Amino acid sequence: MTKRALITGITGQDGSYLAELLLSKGYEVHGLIRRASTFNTSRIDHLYVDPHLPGAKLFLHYGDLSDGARLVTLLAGIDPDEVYNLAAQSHVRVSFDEPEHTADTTGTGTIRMLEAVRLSGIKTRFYQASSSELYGATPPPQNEDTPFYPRSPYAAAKLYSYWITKNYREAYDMFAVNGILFNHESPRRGETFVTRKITRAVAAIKAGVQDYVYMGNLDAVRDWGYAPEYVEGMWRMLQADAPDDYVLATGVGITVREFLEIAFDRVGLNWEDHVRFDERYLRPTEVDALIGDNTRARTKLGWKPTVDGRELARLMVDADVEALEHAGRPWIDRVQLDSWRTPTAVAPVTA
Ligand code: NAP
Ligand code: F7E
Repeated sequence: MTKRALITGITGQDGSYLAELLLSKGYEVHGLIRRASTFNTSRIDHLYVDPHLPGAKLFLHYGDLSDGARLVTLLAGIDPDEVYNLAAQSHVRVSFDEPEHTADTTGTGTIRMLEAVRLSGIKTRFYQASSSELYGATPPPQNEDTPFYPRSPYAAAKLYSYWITKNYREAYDMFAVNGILFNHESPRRGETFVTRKITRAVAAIKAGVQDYVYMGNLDAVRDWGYAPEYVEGMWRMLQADAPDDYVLATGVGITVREFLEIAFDRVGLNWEDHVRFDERYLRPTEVDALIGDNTRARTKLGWKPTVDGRELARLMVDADVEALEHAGRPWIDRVQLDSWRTPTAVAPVTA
């Protein structure tokens, strides 16, 4: 029997890798996308096959986590075996600018999804994209038993989603799990998260099209892993015999400064010559250090990450250097090309 999955946030970094993974496993994949005035599917275009053709396995549906009635109709119609709720306003700094919108999407959006599962009467397994940001001010190492202390509107919204997912598991006997994922990155990472901001800047500076990159707090420590490995962990959580919550992390923490050093070094440049401080990239409250303990996922799910932050910095620099070198040539991966078309002049000022 072909399994069916629904992914919210399929156009994002994780959604695109998860769709690839599930299609490779023979799933029929349904994705929720937001209607926009321009195409917003560049990360999944390479997976798309005209649904009129026989053998098409990826189906996209318009919808939004702010529209509960639409979610009920969709879930009842698709009747998925697995639901991955990845959609969110996912930028921590932006959540201070747009706290109410973040609460509505990243927090209330989750209860709309859970209610849609319950009201449509379908039997499905539910994955909630929880985050290491829940730990906030609690020092590392952090595991599933570490107390939460959110430090942003984003983290507070994710805290609500974490608990409501647990509550639906207990109240309605749903197979609902929280994946508490530490930062994970890739060449498809959004351009305003710090790793990708750095690796794009390194490529542009090396190519001579930019001189400096403006940054905020370089002392923050993050446990950066590789996104394709993390979506595999999400899938494993929904294949377990019983629902539980799991941390996915590498266990290796490095500072933003060290990431910068490795990234510039990869192309033979000294980061200190090209990095300038801009206070607009600071956050009103910062999360100083996140380093995860992945023992439960390793022992119960057999999940094992192989790429840590240092290797990731090199991998992402290589991808951005390559993308910039080949920009404009037809054979380059479209995912890479599209990100270079984004003019820096319109990049949000605080991210
Ligand atoms: P991302 O690249 O920012 O993708 C977010 C996705 O959510 C996009 O597809 C976006 O659609 C969609 N979305 C946003 N608002 C929506 C709404 N109101 N209705 C429907 N869809 C909406 O995020 P990601 O890095 O892939 O992360 C996936 C999830 O994991 C997020 O929930 C994030 O908060 C969480 N998480 C991420 C990390 C990490 O390090 N990456 C760590 C822990 C947890 P558009 O393309 O139209 O904008
Ligand atoms: O910041 C510092 C910044 O925006 C990392 C999301 O996926 O992971 C992500 O949240 C660190 C912070 O990610 C700049 O202050 C310095 O300490 O890449 P980031 P994040 O805030 O850790 C968690 C797990 C999620 O759940 C989120 O969805 O880098 N930093 N200078 C900077 N950050 C940015 N963005 N830009 C700077 O110029």
